[in-house]
Amino acid sequence: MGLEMYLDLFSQPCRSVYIFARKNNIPFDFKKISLLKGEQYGKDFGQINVLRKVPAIRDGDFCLAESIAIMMYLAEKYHTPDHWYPAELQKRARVNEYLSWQHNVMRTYGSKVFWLKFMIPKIMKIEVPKEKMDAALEDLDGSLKLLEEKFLQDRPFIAGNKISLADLVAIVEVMQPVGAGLDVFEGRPKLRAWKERVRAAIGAELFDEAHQGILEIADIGQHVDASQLEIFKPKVLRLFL
Ligand SMILES: N[C@@H](CCC(=O)N[C@@H](CS)C(=O)NCC(=O)O)C(=O)O
Repeated sequence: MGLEMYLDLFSQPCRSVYIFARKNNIPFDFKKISLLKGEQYGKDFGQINVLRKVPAIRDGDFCLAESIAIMMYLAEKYHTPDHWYPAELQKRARVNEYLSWQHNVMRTYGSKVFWLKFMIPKIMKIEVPKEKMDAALEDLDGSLKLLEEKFLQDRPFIAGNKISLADLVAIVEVMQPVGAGLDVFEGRPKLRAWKERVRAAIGAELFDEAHQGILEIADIGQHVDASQLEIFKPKVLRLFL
C-alpha cells in the first residue's frame, strides 16, 4: 500500500501538506475527508486518526497526524531539498522558531477571523457581536505585524533566501482570512511581496490550485447544508464566541 493522505483543502494545514508533497513529487493517494460533511467523525477515519483532525497520513501500516510532523516525516523519508528544512543548525532553528510560534498566534487568529467573518454569520447564520469581530481583527493585525517585523524582517523568506516549511505553514494561514473576504495584504507591501515570492517558489499553478477552494468558499458556502455543521456548533461557539 502506498502513501495515503487524508485531506480537505479548505483546511490550512492540509494545504501545506498537499503543496509540500506535490511540489516535491512525492506520490500519494488523495483521500478526501470533507470537513463540511463531518467525515472526520466517521468510523473509518477514526482508525487513521483518533484526534479526528485532518491532515493525517497512512504510510503502509504507519499512521501519522499533525501537519508539521507529517511534513518533517516526508522531508526525511523523501530527502527533499535542504531548503525546506535546513540541516544547518541556526537555519533549522529559525524554521523551528516560526513553527513553534505560529500555533497559537498566526493560526489561531487567522482561523478566528475566518470563522467570525464567514462561517458563523454566513453559513451558520449566527450573528457575531461587533466587539468580538473587532477584537479578532486586532489580534490578526498584531500577528501579521509580528510575521513581518520579527520573522521576515528584511529577508526574502523566513529562514533566509529560500522557501522553507516556515513560509509554507505561514502562507496557508495568511490565506484563510482572505477566503473570508478580508484583504490582509492591503497596506502591507512587504507581506504582499513575500506572498508573491512564496507563490512563485511553490509555483503559481500549484499555489492557486491548492487555494482555489478556500478562495471560492463564499460561492460554495451558499450550497452547504448548515445542518451538517450542527456537529461543530458547540465547539465553534465555545472557541470563537
Ligand atoms: N495542529 C493540527 C491541526 C489540525 C486541525 O485543526 N485540523 C482541522 C482543520 S484545519 C480539523 O480537522 N478540524 C476538524 C474538527 O475539529 O472537527 C495540524 O497542524 O495538523
